[in-house]
Amino acid sequence: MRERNMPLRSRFNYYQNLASALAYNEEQSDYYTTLAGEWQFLFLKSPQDTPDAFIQGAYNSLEWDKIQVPSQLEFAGYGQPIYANIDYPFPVDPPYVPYENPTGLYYRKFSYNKQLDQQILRFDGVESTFEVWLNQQYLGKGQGSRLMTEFDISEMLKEGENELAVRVSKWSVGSYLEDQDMWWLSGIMRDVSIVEEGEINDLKITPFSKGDNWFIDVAMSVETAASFKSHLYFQGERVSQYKLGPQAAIEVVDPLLWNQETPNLYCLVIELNQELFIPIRFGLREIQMIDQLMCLNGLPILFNGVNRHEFHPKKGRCLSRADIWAELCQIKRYHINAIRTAHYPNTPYFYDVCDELGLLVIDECDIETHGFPEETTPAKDPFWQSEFIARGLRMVHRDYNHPSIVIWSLGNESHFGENFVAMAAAIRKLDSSRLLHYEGDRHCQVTDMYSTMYSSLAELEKRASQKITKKPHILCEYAHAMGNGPGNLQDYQELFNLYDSLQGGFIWEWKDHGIYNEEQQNYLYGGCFNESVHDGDFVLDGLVLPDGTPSPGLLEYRQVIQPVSFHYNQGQLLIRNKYDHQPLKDLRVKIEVVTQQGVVLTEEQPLSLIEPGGYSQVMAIDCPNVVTGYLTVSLIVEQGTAIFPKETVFAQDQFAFSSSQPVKDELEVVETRHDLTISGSAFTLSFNKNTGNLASFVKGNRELLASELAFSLSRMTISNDVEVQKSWHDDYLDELYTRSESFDFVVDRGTVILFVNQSICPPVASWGVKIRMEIWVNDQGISYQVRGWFEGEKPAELPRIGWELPLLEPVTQIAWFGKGPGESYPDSQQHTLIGHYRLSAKEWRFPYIIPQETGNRSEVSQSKLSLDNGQELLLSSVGKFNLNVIDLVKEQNQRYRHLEEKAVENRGIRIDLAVRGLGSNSCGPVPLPKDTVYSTPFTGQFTIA
Ligand code: IPT
Repeated sequence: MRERNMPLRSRFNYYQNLASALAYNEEQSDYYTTLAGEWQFLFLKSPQDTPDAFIQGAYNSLEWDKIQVPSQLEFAGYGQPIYANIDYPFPVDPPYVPYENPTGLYYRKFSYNKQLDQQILRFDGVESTFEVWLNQQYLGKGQGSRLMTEFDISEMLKEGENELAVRVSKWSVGSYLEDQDMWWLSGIMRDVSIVEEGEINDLKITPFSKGDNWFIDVAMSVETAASFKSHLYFQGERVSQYKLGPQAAIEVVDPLLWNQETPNLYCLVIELNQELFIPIRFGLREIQMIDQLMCLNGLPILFNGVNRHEFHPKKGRCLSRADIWAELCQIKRYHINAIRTAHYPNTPYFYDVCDELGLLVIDECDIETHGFPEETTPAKDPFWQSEFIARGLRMVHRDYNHPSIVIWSLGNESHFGENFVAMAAAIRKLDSSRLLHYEGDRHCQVTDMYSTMYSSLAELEKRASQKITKKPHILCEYAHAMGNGPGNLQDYQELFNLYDSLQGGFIWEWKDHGIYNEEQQNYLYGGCFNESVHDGDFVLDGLVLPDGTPSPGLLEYRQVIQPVSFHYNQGQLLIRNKYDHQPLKDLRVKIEVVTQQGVVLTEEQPLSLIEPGGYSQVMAIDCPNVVTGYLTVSLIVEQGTAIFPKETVFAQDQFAFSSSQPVKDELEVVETRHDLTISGSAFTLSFNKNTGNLASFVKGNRELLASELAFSLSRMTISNDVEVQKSWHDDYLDELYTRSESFDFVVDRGTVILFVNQSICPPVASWGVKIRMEIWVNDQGISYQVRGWFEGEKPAELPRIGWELPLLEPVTQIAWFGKGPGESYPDSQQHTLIGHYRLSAKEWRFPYIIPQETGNRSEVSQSKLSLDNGQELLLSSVGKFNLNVIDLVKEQNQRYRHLEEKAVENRGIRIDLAVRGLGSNSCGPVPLPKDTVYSTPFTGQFTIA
C-alpha cells in the first residue's frame, strides 16, 4: 500500500481572487473545503476490536453513532479524561501500548467537485494517532498529536460522492513523547479540510535588513522555473508589485517594522495565471543576539509572558477561532506581551492572531517525556531520534512564516541527550532566523538562552550579578499561579529590570484546566473521573479560572508589567511611556485624592501623545486643604479597540499625597560632559554625572557641601559589635566606590526630574549595591525617591543603609520632629517619644568613653539643621528616616584606629533608611532579626532643601 503523506511544508492556502486572499480567512477560499461537522462514529475499547467491515470499507453495514468534528471524544461522551502530570497512565513499555486503548472510528460521505490539479487532505490535529481511508483506499497514518498531517489525495478523490474513514486511537507510540502536564484527551480535535492547489507547493518568506533597508527572501517550491506576478499589501493598500521567480529577494520600501507593540503586517500575494492567489502575511523583524542579549530589531526583548495551554472547560483542547481571538485579546489587555505554547504547537489560527495583535511566541514542539527517569530517557535513545527530528521539522515547516514566532522550543521536561542535539541541528539548518530554546539543556549546549523554571529570586540575582552564564537567562516557567497566588511578581519584575541578562519570563500558567460539569455546575479536576493515576488539583494553576475570570494574580501581573510609569512628588506628576515602539495616545488622565474624610479631589485631563520612551509634561495637582492623603492616577482609554475597550483603565498607580506649595520658580539647567547644574533664584546645585551624586549645593551664594552626598553602609563600631566587626572591616564597608550607570533627566519649567542608576561597590570583592534614584528638583528642594538592591556575594548583615552629607561648616543646632530627645536604636527606643525637639550639636551625642557610634534619632520626618555660619539645611520625608549628626574625621579614621582628635566636628549628616539595633554582644547575644539590617532590597524617600 502506497502511503500518500505529503512532504513537510509551511501551511498556506490558495484563494480565488485578491479580495478573498487579503481577507486571509481560509474559510472564504473556494479552494478550501472544511470537513468539519457531523460524522458517523463508533467508539471501541481498542483498535484491535475494529470490525472487519470498517477495514473492508463496508461502512453501510455498521451501526453508527454521531459525533461533531472537530471535538474531543471525552467531551462528546466517549471515554474519560485522565489528568496526570508526570506519570504515564499506561504501562511504560515502549513502543507498545495496552490493548485497552480508547478508539474512535469516524466516517463521512461528502460530495466534491475538483477545480484544480492537486487536492490535499489536511489534518491540523488528531490525538494521538490515526489512519485514513479515502474511498476504501488506505491513505496512510498520522501521529504527533498537535502537528499537521497532509495527504495527497489528487488521484483518489472522485468527482461527486466520496467516502472518508478515519480510525483514531488514544494511545500510540507517540504518546510516550506526549506526557505533558495536562488532561489526556483524544479525537480529531482540530480542523480537517481539503485544500486545492496550483503549482506552488511551498512558500517561505524570510525578512532581513541591510542597514536601514528591509528585504524579504521569497522561496517557492515549484516544479517549473516560472515567475509569478506578486503584490505587496500593507493595511489593505497595495504598496508594490513584483515579478518573482522561485527564489527572490525583494526590497520593501518605506518599511514599517513588526514588533509586539506595533505589529505592522504586510501581505505578499502571489498570483498564478490571474486565477489563483496565495497570500502570506509577514512582518519585518529580525531576531538576533547582540551583546549576548536576545534582540528584536536591535532592541533587547523583555518577555512579560505566560505559558498557555489550549483549553476550554467545555471543549478541551478544541478551540474555535472566536475562543482564540477573545483569549488573546484578553491576554494583551493585561499587558502580557509573550506566550510560550506550553507544551506543543498550537492550532494554526493562534499564530495568525499573535501576528496581528503583537504577541511574541515561543513555539514549543510536541515532545515531553517527563515520566521517564533520566537513565532511560528517550532523548538519549537512538530509537527515538528520527521522531524527535521529524517533530521539530514539522513544527518549523508549518509555522515558518509567522513573524510572532521569535523562538523555537524543542519541547519540555524530557531530560537532555543526543536526540535533542540532532533535532536542534536539523532545525537550525532549516531556519537560522530564530533562536532555540529548551529548558532541559542545562548547559546551553544547543540553545541560545539559559532557561530555568521556578528559580528563586536569590538564584536569579546570583546568576545575573555574577554573570554565571554567558547567554541571557529567561524563566520559561515561574510564579506558579495555583490557587491563591503567585506572590513576588513585583520582585521578579524588578530583577528583570535591574539586570539586562534577565530577559523576563513566562508565568505558569494562563488558565485553570477545570472541566465544566453541567450537572453540578462546577469544575472537575484530576481524580474526579475516577482515574487510578492522577494528580488532583495540580491542573488548576492558572491566572484565570476555566471560564476566563481573572484572578487577583492576573491583576497583580498587569500592575507590575504595565507599560506606563507614574512619578509623583509633592504636588507634581510625571507620566512615562515605557513602550519601546508604541506611543501612548487616546488616553485621558484621571486623578483622585482620597483622605480619611473621603475623596477630596477628582479631576480629569486629556493626555497629549507621549512618544515611546518619552515623558508627559509635569502636571500640577492642586488640592490645597489636604495635609496627607493618597493620590490615585489612572489612564483611561478614550478610543476603544478590540484589546482595550473604551473606558478601560489602561494603567494606574497610587502615591502618598501631601499638599505643597505650587512651584513658581523657573530653573536654569546647564549640562556639561561631567555635570548637570540647576539654578533657581534661591540655590544652585549640581550633580556629578559620573557618580550620579549631588556634588554641590549653593544656597545664599555659599557652598554647603564639603563633598558629594553619597550612599553609605558603615558606622563606627560599638562595643556590642563583637561578632560582626571583623567581617565588616574585611568587607571594606567604609570604602565604597560609586559609578553612575545611567543619568537621564527631564526639564519642565520649574522642575527637573533626574533618573539616576548607580552601582556602588567596595574594593577587593565583587559585591555591590544597585541604586535606582528619581530625584525631583524644584524651588521646594531636592527630593529623592530611591530603590536599592544588593548583588553578588554580599555581607548578610550591615550596620546601616543610608546617605552621608559632608558639610563645609559644622552643624551647631538641630531641630527635628521625630523620636527624642535622646538617641534611639531599633532595640532601644522605649525611652524616646515622638515630638518636636531642639538640641545643640554638643548635646547630640552621648559621651561613651570609648568613641563609638552614637546619636541616632529614629522616626524623624522633619529636621532643620543650623550651621556655624548661619546657613540652614532642611530635611524632610513623607515617610520617616533616621537622622544623625556625625564627626566625619573620627568616622573616617576608625578603620585604622587612628583616632585623631580634630578641632572641627559635626560636619556630617546621616539620612538613614535603616540602622542596626544594639544587642549586647560584648558579652551576650546579637540583636534580634527584627532589629538587624539585612542586605535585602530597600526603598526610601527624603527631601533636602
Ligand atoms: C513544570 C512543567 O513544565 C509544567 O508543565 C507544569 O507541570 C509545571 O511544572 C507545574 O504546574 S515541571 C516541574 C517539575 C517544575
